[in-house]
Amino acid sequence: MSAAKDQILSRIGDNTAVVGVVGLGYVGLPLAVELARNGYRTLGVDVSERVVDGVCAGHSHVQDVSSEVLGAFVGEGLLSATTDLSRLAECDAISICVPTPLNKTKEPDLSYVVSAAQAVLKTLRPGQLVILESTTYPGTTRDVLLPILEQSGLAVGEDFFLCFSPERVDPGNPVWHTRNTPKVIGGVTAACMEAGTALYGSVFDTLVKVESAEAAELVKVYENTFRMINIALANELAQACDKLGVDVWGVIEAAATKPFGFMKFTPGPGLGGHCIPLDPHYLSWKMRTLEYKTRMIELASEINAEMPEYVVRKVADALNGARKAVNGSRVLVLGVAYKRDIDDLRESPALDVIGLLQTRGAEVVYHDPFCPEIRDDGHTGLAGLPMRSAALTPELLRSADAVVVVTDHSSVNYALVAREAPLVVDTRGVMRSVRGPARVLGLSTSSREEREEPLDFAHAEPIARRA
Ligand code: SAJ
Repeated sequence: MSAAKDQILSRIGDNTAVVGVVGLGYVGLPLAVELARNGYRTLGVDVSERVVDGVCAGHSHVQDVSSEVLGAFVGEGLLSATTDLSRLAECDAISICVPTPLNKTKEPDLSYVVSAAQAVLKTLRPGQLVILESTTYPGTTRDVLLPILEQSGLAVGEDFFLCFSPERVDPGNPVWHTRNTPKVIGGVTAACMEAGTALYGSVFDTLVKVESAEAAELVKVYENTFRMINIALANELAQACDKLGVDVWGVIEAAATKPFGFMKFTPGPGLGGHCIPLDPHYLSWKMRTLEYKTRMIELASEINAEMPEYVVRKVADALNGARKAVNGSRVLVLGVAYKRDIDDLRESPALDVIGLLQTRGAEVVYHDPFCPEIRDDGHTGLAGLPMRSAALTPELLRSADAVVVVTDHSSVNYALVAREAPLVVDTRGVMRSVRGPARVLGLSTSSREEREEPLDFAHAEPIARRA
């Protein structure tokens, strides 16, 4: 065994290892806390002074990390933070948890990963373990990160150790947290894998070892591509149901009663967030370099990207039914975050819906209890920014020619909407559980007569067998 491997394994084994976490966002900060919880002296490194000062003061900026827990580890001296990248020299292991966005042409932007790797290179020494956590295309660890680190003249698997272990953080998930979510890991060499599993095996409840760093990279993009494609199928089903005059929600709820071989996804106004719309493009980009066209990904992305336009056509049809044009109408958008009960606007389809309505001459206002303001970040292309969330009052609802439910936050009073709004286009199926005078159109509209109560398949009672 190399002396370097001896050293890292022994320091992990007796908890004397110092572990660095580069990037203290929704992935890095929870990871740093779990490392500290396991007794490792943990050094968070971030480019943001505000983030670093906050962590050092024991103030958490991440919803899944309580300031009380963070403050305790900071107080014990187990967790600290710095903007000084040269302090990575103190670390025996370094986890890189930086963003991997797409650029304007939907190609991977590895600039944050490369910057982090160059910082690690400056202080790379024998015995260090480096683990990349950022979601990326298969081959990044070996073909991008490794060459940078090898500029040190050190040999991977001998002097230093390199793994990929994808983050699987689901912010706000009440059940699955950093520690108890099974953690996939793959090494560039067998010795790398040994070092990586020694560290992560002491922090995570379950390790999922795969054959290589590439396999680990692929697991993550596959997980989210699977999700994106199935959401697209649900969106295509909604459009098919609309043509057939069938309520898509009833179809999906009935299909979801199948106890095997089915996984429920729901249609919506489009695809938001910083994972699902992006991760599949990492895979399709990589496969294009290998002369392979990932047709499923391209087609599914197209279907999801069309949903905001489909929703705005639904609004136009609904207004038309009331002898109104979109142009000059006042439209209230309910919910602008990219998914329910969070405050994140990244890639939110609501921004596309608002932009399309404005382009057609509508006056758009919105209400979102989680997003008090839509600021002008130079990308949204919306008019009249900043827009501020309007209070959801009967007057506001009555003043709208149409209300569009884009994001179905749980705290919104949909009964009030059904009572006061003249017309609602519901892209989330949330109005199905309330009754009122409002005319409600869904993503697909059943041509059957209005039922008193919607059929509720989710609680279908077993048929009582005659004795
Ligand atoms: N969406 C639908 N229909 C669905 C599910 C989602 O239209 O059936 C939409 C959402 O409204 C949202 C977008 O897709 O706009 C993404 O939603 P998401 O539930 O996938 O949430 P994300 O983007 O926060 O995805 C994260 C991912 N976690 C990681 O990458 C570690 C994803 O793998 C998780 O499955 C997901 O959280 C989750 O389950 O919450």
